[in-house]
Amino acid sequence: MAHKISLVLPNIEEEGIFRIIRDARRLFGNSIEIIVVDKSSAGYLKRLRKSGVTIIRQRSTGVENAVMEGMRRATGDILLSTDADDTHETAGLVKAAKLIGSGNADFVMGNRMNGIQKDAMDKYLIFGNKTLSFIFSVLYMRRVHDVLTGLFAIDRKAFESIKRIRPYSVGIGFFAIEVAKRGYVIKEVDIKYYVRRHGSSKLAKSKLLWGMRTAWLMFVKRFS
Ligand SMILES: Nc1nc2c(ncn2[C@@H]2O[C@H](COP(=O)(O)OP(=O)(O)OP(=O)(O)O)[C@@H](O)[C@H]2O)c(=O)[nH]1
Ligand SMILES: [Mg+2]
Repeated sequence: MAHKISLVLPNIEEEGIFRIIRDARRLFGNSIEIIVVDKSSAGYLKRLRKSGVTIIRQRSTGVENAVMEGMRRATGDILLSTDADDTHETAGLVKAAKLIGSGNADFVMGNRMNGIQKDAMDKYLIFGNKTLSFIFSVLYMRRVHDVLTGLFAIDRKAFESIKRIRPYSVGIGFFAIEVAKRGYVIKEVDIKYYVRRHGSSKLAKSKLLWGMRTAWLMFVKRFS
């Protein structure tokens, strides 16, 4: 691929990140820029440093801020991000980057809904995600099936238009909302979603409350 690629990984002590870094270099070549926006302990950080990635220590809170800070630092023409817990199929980043590179999309989301592996996502989370995706689709007039995905790609030009916005807490939905508001083309690629093998969730304790807040913010941002 002729484009320069940057990959941003939001990370709190994820063991899965080491495999993602290896896979990303295999898939895109060693010239890929990998930026980890990190909130881990000193011991873990020592191990991460050995992998040769760029590390930003995050002082703000939240995964949206982490991804935003990493992308502001990134120098690629195509910017990628995925959760660092190795649950999202890393090869999906290639499909997403190709779609951006072809000029047919400005923002590509990894849709997990057709590739959920056994026990990878609770039934009520699937329901919640489908509901929020439907709400997003109606409000922003673009069909999206997995608005809570952790894997996406964005074109440099689209990113430049939103990079000064202060992220609000709706996960990757923040990026989807802001690019949709500016009329950019959003597409999806199907990816597999695997069981989390190490550690536990770093996001909100109550996913129900978080989901309700997300729906509310999607609504508010649509009309602001
Ligand atoms: N830098 C940074 N990373 C974060 C923060 N919150 C979550 N993450 C990372 O963001 C990604 C998504 O968080 P997860 O804990 O996997 O959230 P989740 O997928 O809803 O939860 P699980 O289903 O249990 O995996 C992971 O790579 C986390 O390590 C944060 O505040 N700062
Ligand atoms: Mg996860």
